Amino acid sequence: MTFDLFADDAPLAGSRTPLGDQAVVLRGFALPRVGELWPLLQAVVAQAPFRHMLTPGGLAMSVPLTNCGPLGWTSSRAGYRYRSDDPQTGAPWPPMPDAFLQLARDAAAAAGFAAFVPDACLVNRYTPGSRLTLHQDRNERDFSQPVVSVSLGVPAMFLWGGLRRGDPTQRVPLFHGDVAVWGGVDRLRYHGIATLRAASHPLTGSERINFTLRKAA
Ligand code: MD3
Ligand code: FE
Repeated sequence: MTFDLFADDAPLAGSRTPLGDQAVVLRGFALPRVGELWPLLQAVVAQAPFRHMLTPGGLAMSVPLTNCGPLGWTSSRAGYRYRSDDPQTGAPWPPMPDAFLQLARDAAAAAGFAAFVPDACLVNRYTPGSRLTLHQDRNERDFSQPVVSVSLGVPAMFLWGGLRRGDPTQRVPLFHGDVAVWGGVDRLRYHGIATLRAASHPLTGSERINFTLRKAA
């Protein structure tokens, strides 16, 4: 299966997929901005390359990640935490591009969260076979702040659970250009990404890139 940059993979563009009272997927919301976002993302990755961090249990995470912005999410044997420096180099994370801030603010507003100003951007890279097991995002200080997630490249199946790990999960496809926003009562939902299937996208090849904008501090 192949995907066109702005057309074939965007049959839902402009629509909304509600997932909860305060969680929604804005279909194709980032599409008009991808031409601007992609080179900015490449510049971030050139400064702070993707790397497999260690879990607290000492295993390499299967999804390599990097960050930009004042704070970056990290994992190590010492646990999960946001830090202002790249542990690999000691240098600050690359600055958050203004276009990321603007996208986050606009998407949050479209989902009912006014005046969202993220201070952290976590970038995940998926290749065929990669998956992200069910988890909660709870390393941020203020759970009243939403998370804005941008999907690029090959589609993935998002797993959307409840407030307890054992709650049933819904499967929701995420496509190139989709932006998801979660906050309020849905902020601590368990979620994950099912094993990525092989596919090809003209922008990313076999990969899926997801970046999430958060207010960590
Ligand atoms: C629902 N990333 O980085 S983004 C993560 O596609 C993460 O890479 C996935 O889960 C990815 O932590 C899913 C969608 C997402 C992000 C944060 C959430 C969904 C969320 C926080 C609370 C509830
Ligand atoms: Fe998450």
